[in-house]
Amino acid sequence: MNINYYPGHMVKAQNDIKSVIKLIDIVVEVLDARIPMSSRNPIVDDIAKEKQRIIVLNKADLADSEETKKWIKHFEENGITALAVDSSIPNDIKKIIDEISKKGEIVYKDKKDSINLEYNPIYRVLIAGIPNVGKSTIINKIAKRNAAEVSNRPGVTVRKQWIRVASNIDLLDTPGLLWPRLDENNAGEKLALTGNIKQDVLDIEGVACIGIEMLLENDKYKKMFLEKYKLNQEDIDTLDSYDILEMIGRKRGCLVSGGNVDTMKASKIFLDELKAGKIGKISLECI
Ligand SMILES: Nc1nc2c(ncn2[C@@H]2O[C@H](COP(=O)(O)OP(=O)(O)O)[C@@H](O)[C@H]2O)c(=O)[nH]1
Ligand SMILES: [Mg+2]
Repeated sequence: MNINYYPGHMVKAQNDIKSVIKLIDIVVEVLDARIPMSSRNPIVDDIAKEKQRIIVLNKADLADSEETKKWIKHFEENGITALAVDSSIPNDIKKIIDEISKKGEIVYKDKKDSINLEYNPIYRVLIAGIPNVGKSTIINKIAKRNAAEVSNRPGVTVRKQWIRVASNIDLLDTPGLLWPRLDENNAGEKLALTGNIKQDVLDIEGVACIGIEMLLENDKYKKMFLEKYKLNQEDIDTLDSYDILEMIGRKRGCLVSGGNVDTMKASKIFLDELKAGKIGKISLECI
């Protein structure tokens, strides 16, 4: 798939993150809970390898909670703490802050052991991820929780701003922007189906057809899909995904002159509803 993510953007993002990562002790990597593989940056393991790390599976409200649990287990087995988060829930934001504090203690202990610190250092946190996973939302929510302590440090003007998250932990107020992986396993399509890539740069009908096929492959999601679009199993048995898209268009009144279906409009309806969780809580990557 040809997606307009310009190489220039990628190089800039890579340089930006490499210059900021030097300041950082703890990296909070935000993923989309519906696509924990495809929403990971291809080289984040390399970028963050010396750091304490937390994975936030954000938009967990839109994902299949059973699958999210399996992903959390998977990441924990690989030594990375992972949290399921709906960033609109204050308690989920608190879970992130608590986990950051725990990691801060580990960094503190490590540093103390190695250089015998006698003062209390500040540990610095970066929220990083590909576009649209919810980085800014999470930073804003954390900042609001800690509103009393969001500071404009006197004498510091053009430098990055830090938000005091705990007594000795500062969060960088601008997220680390990572670039998406578009290389394998329909990653581009999955990013489009979850709204992480703007749909106007894509073949919308093609993406909608792939989305329909993915839902039909999973019994649980197939049921949700049939219910949502008031389709019967027998209706679709012999149809391909494009025909099914036409049926959806017909049911939703997406018609053009001559009684033909406006499949573009039907695609947009389907994609918008899928992205917004209106078909159900659906994970597009199951482990
Ligand atoms: N359903 C849902 N939407 C979210 C969540 N977190 C963020 N969003 C939405 O995802 C979109 C992108 O969020 P934003 O913070 O701008 O992402 P960023 O590009 O990573 O900074 C916005 O429309 C948010 O409202 C969440 O936990 N659940
Ligand atoms: Mg943002």
